[in-house]
Amino acid sequence: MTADPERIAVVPGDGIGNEVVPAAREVLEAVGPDFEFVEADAGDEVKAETGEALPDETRELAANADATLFGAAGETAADVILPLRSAVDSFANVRPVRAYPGTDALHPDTDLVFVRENTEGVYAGHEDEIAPGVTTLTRVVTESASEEIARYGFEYAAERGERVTIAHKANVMRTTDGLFLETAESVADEFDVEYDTALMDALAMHLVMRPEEYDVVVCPNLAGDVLSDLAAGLVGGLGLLPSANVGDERALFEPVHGTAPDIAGEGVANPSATMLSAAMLLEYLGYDDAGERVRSAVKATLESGPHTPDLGGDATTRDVTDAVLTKL
Ligand code: GGG
Repeated sequence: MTADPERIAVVPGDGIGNEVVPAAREVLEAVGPDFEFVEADAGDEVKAETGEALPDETRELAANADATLFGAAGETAADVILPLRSAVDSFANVRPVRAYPGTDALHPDTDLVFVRENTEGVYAGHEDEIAPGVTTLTRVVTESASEEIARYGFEYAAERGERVTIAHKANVMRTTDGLFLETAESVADEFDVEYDTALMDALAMHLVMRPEEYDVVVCPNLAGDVLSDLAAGLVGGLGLLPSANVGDERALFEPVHGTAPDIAGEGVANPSATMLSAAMLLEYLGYDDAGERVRSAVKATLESGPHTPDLGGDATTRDVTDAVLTKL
């Protein structure tokens, strides 16, 4: 008796999500595991049609699939990405930043990963307008979530023989980032892993000047989002950054980039970040060889071209996808 194929939820979302997710799906189909792909809608367009940015079927699908491949959300990001990440109970947003040959990276030695807290902080905060012209935002930082993300980051570093940097702004946000920092440092004591702590503003500068000094950066939610975009600029842009939203039992994979409304519909979006996210998906499901084949084919294509306009070329998404498929 053969086992049922693993089910992959495919949620392209909006904008260039509709271009890069199908490209990554082609690559997944080409490398082999016998997946069952199930497509579902989310985002601005479905909200315009139905009034809901994240239909219940899409949420349910992600909550029950073996893994989800997501594209991007635009205006409805808060109604789509955050609930989708919580549908898979993800507590860690893992964002590797690697410089690939052929991409004119500002810092060719960059090879680091952001391990971003994925459940609380300002992105999960409560916003209010308490009087005309006066708004508030309340954020929650807990010891349990801080401990979980720090433990994930230190385990990740220990497996790879790498060091950890804990990002925070505890000198200003003494109570909330103070708790994050204190908790992460007590987790650090359990590991034989070298680590330091860094104020996130100073860290931004150091990342621009000397990214090669960093391995695993454990961050609160907002800091992880901002610092990873900054780091994308060091290696050739957001078209190259994949990510995994990891929970205890499920995970969702997505490019770090958003919908790119300036180029959406033109067929020139760089599919590399989504293909690299697909490689992470394969590895998460235990298909390490297939994941490595995808990563190697994307890397070889970045090295030789063709390149989409974000990398200075004039190739289309189709051209890059064909090149990657040929190299698999
Ligand atoms: N594929 C990720 C995406 O749609 N990014 C746009 C965005 O607003 N991201 C916020 C976040 O990653 O928390």
